[in-house]
Amino acid sequence: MNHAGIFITLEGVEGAGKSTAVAGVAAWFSQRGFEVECSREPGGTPVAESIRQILLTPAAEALAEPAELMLMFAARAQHVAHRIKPALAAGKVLICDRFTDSSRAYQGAGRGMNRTFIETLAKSAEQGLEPNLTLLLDLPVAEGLARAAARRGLSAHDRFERESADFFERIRAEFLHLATLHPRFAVIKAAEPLAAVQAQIYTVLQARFPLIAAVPMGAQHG
Ligand code: Z5A
Repeated sequence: MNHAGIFITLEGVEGAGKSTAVAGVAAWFSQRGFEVECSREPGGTPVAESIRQILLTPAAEALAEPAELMLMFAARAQHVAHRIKPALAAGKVLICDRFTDSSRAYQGAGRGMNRTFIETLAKSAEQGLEPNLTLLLDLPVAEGLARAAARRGLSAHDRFERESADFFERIRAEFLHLATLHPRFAVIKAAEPLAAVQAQIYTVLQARFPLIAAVPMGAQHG
């Protein structure tokens, strides 16, 4: 399983506030003396970040759906082997903006790719790794897209941002379905104001990691 460290993933539709929430989770653990690394998918190592460029940048040659799926898992295999597992083996907290649940939601529910094939790829890339906690930041698709558009301003859409609202509705529904299947999930109401979202996340962290919550702030974890 997860060695000495703690592996936390954040999931949700575009603009749900995952990147914003990562900082709050990192602060909660580092204030209690843990060494924390924050990462993202696709990406997180030099090779995986190169694959991210292919995956997100619109190009004249359309990416075939199986190619998109396998590139997601190629990036993940690099990330798991060269970043996530070493960090966990060193006893760190590794917080990741998206992981395999995004492939289940985007490539599985969004694109309609074969679920059995996705699980086969997951088994190969993850090598037995599973998140200790997955925070699902859930909010209506229209709100997430509006937030992402406001943040993007005049810059160009990436490959995923060009998809329809229906595509993102299927993804939101799949994330909520996955949350009913796996106890590692906690669903956060992400449409609330930022302070209320942070408060929900801290409540989940206290409930899931009571021994760590009891550590005095500023203590050294050793
Ligand atoms: N993808 C995939 O298909 N399969 C996979 O296996 C994986 C990924 C791993 C990565 O894009 C794309 O890859 C992603 C899925 C696909 N595409 N989509 N869609 P990315 O990393 O560039 O984008 P993202 O993961 O979707 O994240 P994002 O757009 O950056 O959203 P976010 O991180 O969830 O949100 P944020 O940046 O924290 O917040 C967005 C804005 O809202 C920002 O201005 C915040 O200040 C604001 N915000 C945040 N919280 C609040 C609250 N509570 N109230 C008001 N405003 C807020």
